[in-house]
Amino acid sequence: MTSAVATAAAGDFVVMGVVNVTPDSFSDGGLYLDPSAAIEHGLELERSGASILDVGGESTRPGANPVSEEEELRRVVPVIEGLRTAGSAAQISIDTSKAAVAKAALAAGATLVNDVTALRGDEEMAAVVAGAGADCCLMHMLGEPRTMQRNPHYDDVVGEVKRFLEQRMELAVSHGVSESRILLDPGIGFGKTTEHNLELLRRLDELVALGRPVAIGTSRKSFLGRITAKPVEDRIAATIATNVLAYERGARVFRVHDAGPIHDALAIVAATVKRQWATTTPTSSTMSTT
Ligand code: HH2
Repeated sequence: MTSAVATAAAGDFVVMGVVNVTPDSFSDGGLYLDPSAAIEHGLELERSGASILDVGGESTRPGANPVSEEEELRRVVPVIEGLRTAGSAAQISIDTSKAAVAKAALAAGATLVNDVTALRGDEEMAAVVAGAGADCCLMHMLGEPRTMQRNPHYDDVVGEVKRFLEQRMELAVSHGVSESRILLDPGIGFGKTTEHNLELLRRLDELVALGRPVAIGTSRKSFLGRITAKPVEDRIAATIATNVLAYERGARVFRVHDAGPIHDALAIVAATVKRQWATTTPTSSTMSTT
């Protein structure tokens, strides 16, 4: 199976579809708690253009309550196994900050660990990722989910996020994670005001300059609602705008709930920017000149 991280490093865009197996996620909590519903949802995201499926069993929304390791394992492992059994060709990502959950998910067929704490949440995590030779997404967050949106402050949000990501990448590499397997993510909405999020989007090229593919997760987030006054179920256009802007600034991995519209928007932008296009099959985002 090809690594979507390698695809992104080569310059092609990659849609990462969100599979939340949670009762309390901010936009789709409770919809896919049943494993068969989550598996079907993942397959549908893949048919719509997602080449990574990001399976998560714990909400990180502001104020969310922590979930026990046992409960998180109970939620995510059957879904990962089910996606593999169903023949999904997508790269499966596990959205967790617990090393034991990452380990079980990797054994079940995941090959990417998406850790919103950037390996700070569990001291075993770096060793688990390195030991499995897995891909890894390192995300910036100020504080922790329960309290992160209480007056976040930065002197220079882009400079501070950049320094943090650089340091976490160094730490990951020092633990044996191959640099070629790392994705970097500014963590839109994680300890950030609307102005911080917009500044990070505007100056995303400064993070791209770190030399690894940048992932971005704006999908349906509250800052979009604050600007458009739209409820969470009506933020697709706003999500497309931010992802197109992020692509233009150099991001290559796009974590979204609505894979189809975002895939199509990015296919057009990529074709325009690269002066290359081909009709893509619904499950492929590969661009070619043939
Ligand atoms: N955002 C969320 C969760 N995980 N991971 C990365 N790398 N980047 C993100 O921006 C990101 C993430 C929040 O979105 P969602 O999973 O839909 O919500 P919840 O945490 O409530 O389940």
